[in-house]
Parts: sequence; structure tokens; C-alpha cells
Amino acid sequence: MPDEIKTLVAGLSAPEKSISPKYFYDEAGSKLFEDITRLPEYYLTNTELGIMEACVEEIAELAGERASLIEFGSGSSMKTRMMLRHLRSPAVYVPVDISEEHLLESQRNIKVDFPDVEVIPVVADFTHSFDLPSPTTMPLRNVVYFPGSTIGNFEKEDAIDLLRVMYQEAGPDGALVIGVDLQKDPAVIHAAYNDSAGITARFNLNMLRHLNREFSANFNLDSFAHRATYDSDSGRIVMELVSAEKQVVRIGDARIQFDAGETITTEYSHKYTLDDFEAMAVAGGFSVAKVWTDSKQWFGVYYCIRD
Ligand code: SAH
Ligand code: AVI
Repeated sequence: MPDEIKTLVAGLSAPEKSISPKYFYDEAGSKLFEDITRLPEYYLTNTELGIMEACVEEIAELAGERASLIEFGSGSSMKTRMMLRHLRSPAVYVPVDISEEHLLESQRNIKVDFPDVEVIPVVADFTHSFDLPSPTTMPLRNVVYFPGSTIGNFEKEDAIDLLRVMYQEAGPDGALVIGVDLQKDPAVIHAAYNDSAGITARFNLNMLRHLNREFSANFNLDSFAHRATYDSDSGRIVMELVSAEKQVVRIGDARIQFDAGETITTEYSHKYTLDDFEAMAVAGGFSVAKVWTDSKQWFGVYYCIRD
């Protein structure tokens, strides 16, 4: 059995079933995520964009001339446009994403809108080491960009490991600009993952369609339901798919048994305090040079440097 299916089957055979959130992002999943970012309840995107508008000039000043911009999980590169408009003669933009079609389509648009910037997309799973391409212009500094609070989708130890990967990619004198969702009224957080239009539910269930197509699975999407709950002890959203009935599902050559009400955890979305995240950045090797927040302190954008 190929390693990827083995990992999926192992996750679905554990006493507490889980699937990595990276499987949300096929072409349809990436489009559904874009729809989520426009939902009135999903405060994260607009809040981060508002902070960026206020601080992007300062970030550009800190990054300096001829920086390379390496973005982890670039999606549609919407926030990146603001960075590219302000950075001083960026040497290259390297968007890294697992969702191939969506990445390539987004980068065709970026190339049209920023004809003077070299753009080299990399299709990769950023949790494994990958080779950075060599740009035509030698950068003076690498700036790793990780917006959207995607870091929150990793459990603490994995998030620190990922920060260490970014530390390596940043190289000597490099920097990390990272967006982080903060603790707030649980009702606001709960609504963001339980939108009234049902888009988050479609995004969650689309993961099963993705597995059916790519891994010869036969999940019946009508027999699973979306659930997202905020756990105040761990300070995170737990997103699950709940089996409506007792059933057996095939994936590859394996058969997975479900009881009625049994769940698959599909995502955690951690919400931090400003100090919690600073401690994680430090554990990843960085020190925080500056952090900007919105007036309600709902979201933070950190500029971290290598120690
Ligand atoms: N940065 C964008 C998109 C965030 S959605 C924003 O702030 O709005 C998360 C993005 O990370 C998606 O585009 C998804 O395809 C990508 N992604 C998730 N897990 C990944 C992984 N393990 N490796 C590479 N890309 C990943
Ligand atoms: C990509 N990531 C930061 C999103 C989040 O909010 O955790 C994914 C998402 N899940 C449900 N809605 C959006």
C-alpha cells in the first residue's frame, strides 16, 4: 500500500478517527475556502487584511530591498498582493501550496498583475522538506510569509516543528511574517465555523469527495454531517464529520467500521493569546521584532526574526 493511503488508513483505524486537514484542499476545496473567506461570520480574513493595510509599509521597511517572499499555503494569494505592492523590488515570489490546480491558476493572475516580479510556484506539502527554487536575482533576505492563521491547524508540537522548517527556509538574517488568530468571545469563534449559509459544512464534507476520487474510497456524503465545536479548555475549534449511522466504508483495500454518532476529526483551529504565540515562535528559533493587532485584538500579525 502506498505510504499516503497507509497514513490515511492508520488515522481512520485509530480509536479516535482523524484525517489530516490537508485533504480539504483539492480544486473544489480551495474554491470553497475562498467562499469561506467572504462569509460575514468568518472574521479572520477581513480582520487580517485590515491589520495588513495598516502595517504593510512598516513590514516592507523591515524586509528591505530585494527580499524574496516565500509563502506557505498561498491559496489564492489574496493577501500577498498587498505585500507585493509594498515590498522594495522583491527578488522573487515563491508560493508553496499542496492544491496544484488552484495554485497554478492563482499564480497566472499574479504574473499578469505583477509583471516585474519573478514568480516561481512550488507544489509541495510544506510539512515535509522541499527544495526552494533558485531565482534569477539573488535575494538580500528571505521573508517567509504564512498568513491566515494556518499555523493554528497544527497541534502545538507540530506547529513548532513547522516554525523550525520556516526558520531553515528563512536562512541567516531571514524573517517570518505570520498571521495568528487570537482568543476572543467563544460565540464569535463558534459562528465562524458554523456559518448560516452552510459553506463550512460543504468544505468539511468535500474532504470525503476528495478521498473518494484520489484514494478509491466510497464515503457516502449523505451519511456524514459537519460539526464544529469550540473547546475552551484547549482554546481551539474541533471540526468533525459525524457518521449518521452504523456503516462500513472502503478506502484502498481497507474497510473502516463506523458506529452511529462516531466522528472523524478533520481539523483543529487553535486560537492563541499574544504571549502563547510568542512563546511558540521562540521555541521555533525566532524572536518577535513586532506584532500588530486590530482594535479588538482579534488577530495578530507578527514580524519574527532569526535569533
Ligand atoms: N494563505 C491563504 C490560504 C489559507 S487556506 C489565506 O490566508 O487566506 C490554507 C492553504 O494552505 C490552502 O491553500 C491549502 O491548500 C494550503 N495547505 C494546507 N496544508 C498544506 C500542506 N500540508 N502543504 C502545503 N499547502 C498546504
Ligand atoms: C486555513 N485555516 C486557517 C482555516 C481555519 O480557520 O482554521 C480553515 C477553515 N476551516 C474551517 N473554516 C476555515
